[in-house]
Amino acid sequence: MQVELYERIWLWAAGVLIVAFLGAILLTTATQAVEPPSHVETLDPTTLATHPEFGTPAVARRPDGSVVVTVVASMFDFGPDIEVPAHAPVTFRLTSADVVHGFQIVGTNANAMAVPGYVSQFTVTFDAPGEHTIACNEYCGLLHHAMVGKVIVK
Ligand SMILES: [Cu+2]
Repeated sequence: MQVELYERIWLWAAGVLIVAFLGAILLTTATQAVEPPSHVETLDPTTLATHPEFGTPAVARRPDGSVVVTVVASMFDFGPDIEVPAHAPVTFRLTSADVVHGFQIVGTNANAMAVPGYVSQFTVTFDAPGEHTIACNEYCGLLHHAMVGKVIVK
């Protein structure tokens, strides 16, 4: 039985594509670490109150001058005002006690989601003293529009 020329061409073309796709998968698997693209850290949102770090959210200064801020977002609050120094790296560690919230420090490029069960982390350095509003930019319920906090840079 003779296979038509065009059919042979398309069979080979499809075969080449399949080999190319599988090759791309194997190449990236062999050469790149298989891990999520950003910081992934989980915790149990039902036991947040007794969590060693998130049970008492606070601003902590490390010996090297950097600052770590833990934040638990919940409907419809970010907790007390956050006081941080200017010109020092400030690492924010966020989680949520209930639903997904946004955490946008207005006037900066700091913007992350607070997701129950996960820790979102980013580091930002404030160049000048001042006050920044924290806005929730993920709709989280009836009082979402009133969910604001404050970062005071000294
Ligand atoms: Cu919200």
